[in-house]
Amino acid sequence: MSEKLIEMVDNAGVVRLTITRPKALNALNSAVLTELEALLTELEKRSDLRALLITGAGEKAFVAGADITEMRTKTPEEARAFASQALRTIKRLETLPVPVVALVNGFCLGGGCELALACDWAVASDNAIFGQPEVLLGVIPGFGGTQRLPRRVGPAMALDLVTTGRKIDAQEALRIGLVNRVMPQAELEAYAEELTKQLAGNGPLAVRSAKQAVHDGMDQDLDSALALETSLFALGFAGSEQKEGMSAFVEKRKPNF
Ligand code: CO8
Repeated sequence: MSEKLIEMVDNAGVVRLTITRPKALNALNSAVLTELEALLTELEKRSDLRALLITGAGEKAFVAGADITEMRTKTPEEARAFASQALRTIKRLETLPVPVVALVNGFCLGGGCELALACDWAVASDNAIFGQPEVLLGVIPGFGGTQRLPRRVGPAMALDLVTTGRKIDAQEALRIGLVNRVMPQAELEAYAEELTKQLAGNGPLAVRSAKQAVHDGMDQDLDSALALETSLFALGFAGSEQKEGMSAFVEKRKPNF
């Protein structure tokens, strides 16, 4: 059997995926994407899933991009198929019904940055480096970067990054809203634990609905998006979670979701 490229650890519904190709700085080749898509296909069916963390093995890189060695000799048709596979996989990550956190522990370039852009959270170590350097290789981002980056940081900064290919440090990534938090690498793990504990401790259906409202609403006009919010808000009153959450408040105790 071929060696696994993604390590999965499941801690009571908080799942951590580690892309494990440290010798190639965790670059995304078609084998990694195939494995990632298969894992996400299984995870999206799980009602006990609370949160997903995704990271890269080693201390140098989250993901240094799509695999340049594999891409080098591709024909336009092969490049299209590779990009389609990546887009489909990354979309699955984006639409997973629970919060997805990118733990960015180093280089986060090209396809790596595009992977992080599909996550709900990005927490970066202070030595992380971000960028869409594709133009330096004679191509453009092909894993969603030209579309998700402007939606995350605005068109001016996205155009700056995708047309110059320049790399930015974690502080600049924080300033432009590409990541949520920056901290020393030694503190990243403890923070991830604290964050997932917090996410997993909240009402699971409420967290899923909150994610759905934000994601689905972003693609709609404001009135339709507000109607979606109202529907999901009302639906929250149909189950036990709302009763427990509000009773706990009134009874001055912690909710038990
Ligand atoms: N693909 C394949 N191998 C890689 C990649 C990559 N993206 N990045 C690093 N590696 C490999 C290196 O080749 C090297 O391997 P070896 O030891 O066998 O020579 C090993 O990882 C370590 O890398 P370096 O020796 O280069 O380490 P440095 O510390 O000197 O540099 C950098 C680190 C700056 C991260 C450097 O490796 C680098 O610039 N990497 C490439 C970054 C990049 O350009 N990424 C974007 C790729 S393109 C993309 O992601 C989207 C394309 C659009 C898809 C279109 C679909 C067809």
